[in-house]
Parts: sequence; structure tokens; C-alpha cells
Amino acid sequence: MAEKWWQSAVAYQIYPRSFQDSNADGIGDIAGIISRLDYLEKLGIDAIWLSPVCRSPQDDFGYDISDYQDIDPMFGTLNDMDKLVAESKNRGIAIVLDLVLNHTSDEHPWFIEAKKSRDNIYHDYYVWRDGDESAPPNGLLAAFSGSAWEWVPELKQWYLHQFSKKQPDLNWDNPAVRQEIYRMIRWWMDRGVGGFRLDVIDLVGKEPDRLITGNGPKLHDYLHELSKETFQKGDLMVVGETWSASTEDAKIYSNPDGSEFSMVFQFEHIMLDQLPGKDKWDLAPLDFMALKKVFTHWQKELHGVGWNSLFWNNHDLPRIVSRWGNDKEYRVQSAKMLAILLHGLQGTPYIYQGEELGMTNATFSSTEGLRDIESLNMHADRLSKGYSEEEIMKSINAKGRDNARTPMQWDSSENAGFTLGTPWIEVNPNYKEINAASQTDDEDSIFSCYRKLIALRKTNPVFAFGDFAILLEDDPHVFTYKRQYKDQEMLVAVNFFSQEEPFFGRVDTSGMKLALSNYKGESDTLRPYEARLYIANPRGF
Ligand code: TEU
Ligand code: CA
Repeated sequence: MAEKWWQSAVAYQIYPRSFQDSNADGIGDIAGIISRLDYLEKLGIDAIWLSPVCRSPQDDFGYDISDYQDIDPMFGTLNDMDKLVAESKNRGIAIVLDLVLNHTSDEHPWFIEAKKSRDNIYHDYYVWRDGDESAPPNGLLAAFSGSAWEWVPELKQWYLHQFSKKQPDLNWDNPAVRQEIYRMIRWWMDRGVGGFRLDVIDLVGKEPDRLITGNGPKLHDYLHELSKETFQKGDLMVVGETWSASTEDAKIYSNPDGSEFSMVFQFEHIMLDQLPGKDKWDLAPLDFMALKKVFTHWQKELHGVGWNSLFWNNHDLPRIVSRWGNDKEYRVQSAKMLAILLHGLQGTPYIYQGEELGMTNATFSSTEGLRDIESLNMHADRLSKGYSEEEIMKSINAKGRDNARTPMQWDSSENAGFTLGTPWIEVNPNYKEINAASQTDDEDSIFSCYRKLIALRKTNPVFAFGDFAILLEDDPHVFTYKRQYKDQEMLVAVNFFSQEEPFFGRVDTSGMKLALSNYKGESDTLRPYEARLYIANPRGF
């Protein structure tokens, strides 16, 4: 298959609400993003994944859309969006919009109509079941606590919502729904967007009566139709969010024939620090050997027959340097190690805002500083089940989504330069030490490490197209792998922990140049969190 632009690209995720405020209302906005495009151009990224900015009551901060074809006034206007698309394109940056197609807001006109009567033409845009108030149709649970069914007395019916009750699930079995969605996507394509991120797209084939939510039997029929009616008419980067995906599913989603998407976000590595069979709040230490196995599996299984996405962070995940790095004495070294480990792999890397600075988790002493419905509902739910405030807050501080949503730390001025107003969520107090202004011109900064990784990917095809072989597979502290493509070889070796590890003579780096490292010089050992990236026949330096 012909090479695609997004195979050598690096994407950057912006959570607009927390990126840059331009009008002192304490909320980030599109004009603020435009004012920061030079920073992103300096970093060298090729695409911006924009979390939702469409009209929304903000119950789930934009993942509850009430108008797919208008911008919420808190973020700006359609003209602002057109300007962002144009200004980004001038810098060689594509705008990738976040599309939430599994559900709408309950304030979307479709749902407002649907609730009016059973025979309203929009009623079957959603998933309804007859019944009585005493018990929901079945035991399906919502991701934000409680039943996935909500009772509407006027209709004597329940409606399905896999997230909050203000996010009713769309009925993809209804062709009218699918055609509405395809029309809307083509409308955004005509406005020049460069791609889409598809929120929980593995859920749209749901069969709730059989308790099937992800990977339903009709899912790929719908996604083939979706892709044919929209994405295949452009040269887009399309990434599906698919929590339930296996490598076999991913080979269908990211088939090089272009029949569905470019790639998917899968989360097998993300779930390696929770108790088996439990959920993210039930903490467990990271299983490092499992991490090596999972990455090896996905690298080998998709090579040549699919495409990986590569990420540690997003707006739903705690910040990686606090989660699996060391955000105290080895924050800089471990942040760079995590970057080098990930960006040397096959696939398209995604950088989440602030990751390139080594931004850390915040510390929430109580629910007062929290803003996320998922954490607030979990807090109430687990309190009612007898969990202590202390253990609940321990889980939230480790895994809560607000960790990723504290404002971007631009400089050491008040509110880290994010806003001249009162921020919608507290700025992490460590902004005076951790901020962009102190890093962008420092060759040894975490920002510069990411900038170099992006530049290396652009000039060395082994990054995008090389194969993968794990080395020192049984080592419990070191992650080392080798990649090969035409006349190039690359070897990445990282010490994932804080104890020095033997290295000299354990792998063959002859004929290779040290292209990037987070330490000065090459010692016989791998120092705490040390990462090295070697390339044979390197280009661009
Ligand atoms: O997230 C999908 C999803 O399942 C997450 O809610 C995940 O289970 C949870 O965040 C783990 O911490 C997508 C969006 O990324 C998320 O922000 C939305 O809340 C959700 O869908 C509903 O649209
Ligand atoms: Ca604003």
C-alpha cells in the first residue's frame, strides 16, 4: 500500500478547556489555541487532535454534544474554527476533530423530540425499552456509576445511556441516524479538517438485550459503511477509540486497504496497574514484564497488516510521569525515558498537552478541587458502599481524569499564563518549576527531547516502517528492542527503574550512532531511568 502522511506523523492532543484562555473567563478557547500554534510548530507536530468544542451543556465537558455543526460559545465560533484550520494548515498541521457518535447530549434537538412521544420521527434515533419504573430492562451498568437505563415516566419507557444519563445512546440500527452522521462528517470534511478521532466507536454495534456493548456483531458492517460514505473521500487521519479491541479487531479497524480507519487507540497497556477483573480505581503496581509482553504483541501482530497508535496519556488518563515514571527526584530523566521508549516503536505517536513538559498529576485533598463527573460519581458511589474517604481519594489522586485536565503550564506568571481570569480548575502549584517558557530554548529539556524525537522520525524511515524484535526479553528492569528497515537499524534500550543496571556487552550496538539519550556520555551501566536510542545509517544529524 502507498505510504500515508499519518504514518510518519506525530499528533498532539489538545483539551481545549485547559489549553489557553484568550478572554479571561478561565476557560481555554479556540482563539487561545491559535495564539499557541507557533509553540506547536516549534515542537514539530503534524496533527492536532482537538477534544470536542461543539455545542454542549458540558455535563461530560463536551463529550455530550447538543449540536454537531456549531461551536460552543465558550470555545468561540465556527469562524474561529475555520481560522484554526487555516492557520494550522499554514504550518503543515492538520486539525483532527473529536467526534462523539455513540451518544448525544440529552439537550440535542433529536433527543428533545424523541422524548415527546413514542411515534415521534426522532424517537427511534435512541434506544428505548418498555417496562415499569420498578426495575430497568437488564443489569447493564453505566461507565459513570449506576444503571445504564434511565426511566421516562411520560413514555413509560427506559432509554439506554452507557455514560451519564445526560448522554443517551444513539441507535445505529436506524439507517436515518447513520445517514445524519455521514452528512455531518462530510460537512466537516468540506470545512477542511484533516481527520477525526472517534469516541468509543466500538460501542456503536451494541445489542443491549444480549448485554453486548463493545464489538457487536454488526459493528464492522456499520464502520465499513461509515468509512465508505465519508473518510474514504479524503486523505484523512482517522483514529477510533476502542477500549475492547484485540489485535485481531485492530487488524480490521486499521486494515491498510482503508476500509475502516487509519488506526485505533487500544488500552491493553493502560490496564496493567489495576487489580485483575476490577476497574481502574482498584490500584495495583505496574506489571513491567506484562508491559513488555503487551507492547511486543501489538508491535509484531500489526506489522504490515495494520497500524499502531502510541500513547501514554490523554484527557482521561493520569499523567505518565507520575503514574509509571518518577515525578520526584528523577522527573526529568524518567519523562525523557518514557518518551524515548514510546517514540521508538512502530506506529503514530500521540503527545498529550503538557506531556512534553513533564507535567505531573495534581493532588486533590478532597472532592472540592474535582470537576470530573466520573470521579465525583465514583466518590458518591463508593462512599455509599462503605469505602473510606481516604481510600477513595487515593484512587482518585492516582487515576482520576482531572489529573490530566489541570491547565497547561506556559510560564511562571500567575495561573501559569493559562488565564488572566479564575481558572475553571486549579493550576498545579508546581507550575513555577514546570512550564514551557523554561524549556523551549533549553537543549536538555523534556520539550527538546520530544522535539528531537519528532525530528528523528521525520528523517529516518526506520521509525515508521521498521520491524520489531524484543531484546533481553527476560530482564525485569530493562526494556530493549531493535528495529530494522532497508539500510537502517535502530536500537532502543531503557532502564525503567531507579537502580543502575548492567548494559555493556549485553546487546550489539556496533555500527550504530547514539542518536538520543537522557544522560551525558555512555557508561557501562544504564543509570536510573536511562534511555538510549541508537541508529545505524542515521539521516538528519
Ligand atoms: O472515553 C471512553 C471511556 O470509556 C472512558 O470514559 C474511560 O472508561 C474512562 O475515562 C476511564 O478512566 C471517551 C472519552 O474519552 C471520555 O472523555 C468520555 O467521558 C467518554 O468517552 C464518553 O463520551
Ligand atoms: Ca476563554
